[in-house]
Amino acid sequence: MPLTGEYAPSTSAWAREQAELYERTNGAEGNDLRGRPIIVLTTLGAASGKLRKTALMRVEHEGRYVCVASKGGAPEHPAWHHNLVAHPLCELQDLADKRDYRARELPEGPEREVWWQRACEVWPDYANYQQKTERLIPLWLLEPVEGAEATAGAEG
Ligand code: F42
Repeated sequence: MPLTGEYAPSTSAWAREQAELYERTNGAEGNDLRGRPIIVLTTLGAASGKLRKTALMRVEHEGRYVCVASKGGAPEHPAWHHNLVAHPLCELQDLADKRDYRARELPEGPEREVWWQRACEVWPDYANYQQKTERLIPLWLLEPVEGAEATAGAEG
């Protein structure tokens, strides 16, 4: 069941513009960062209860995705991390395909290590971001919600 609610734009202009362009063009535009693919994650605000849309690097393997709460190596987690803690049901748009997912934070261990390698293959800077901060950068594994159909794109 797709998330419902009022959309509250990000206060980060570059990220807001990219997420909105991506969604408006069904992933045809704004779909990369320096040539690497991105996705748009929709979460439910932990405090506002509003819909938040966040452009993130696309880290995917066999229909599951990982969202890396790096925020460029900032000392604090991004707000969307707190949204997933409060509301693990989210939506992820990958080009024209938008689906419902349940997110779970990966604890330290072999599963997290595999996904961290996959993430760093997509975006090597993640390793630099982790060097920059004391916090362990959260990895959120998104697994498709059983029975949830993809929402057709704008033309669909
Ligand atoms: N950020 C990453 O962390 N990882 C990535 O892989 C990544 C890739 C990427 C690619 C393209 C691009 O354009 C941006 C990219 N970003 C990436 C940046 C990403 O889009 C976000 O801007 C960044 O992660 C920061 O996320 P944020 O959720 O902290 O957003 C800030 C800027 C923001 O919008 N803050 C709002 C505000 O008003 O200050 C609040 C947002 C929010 O969700 N608030 C919650 C609510 O209730 O509505 C409360 C949350 C809480 O703390 O309780």
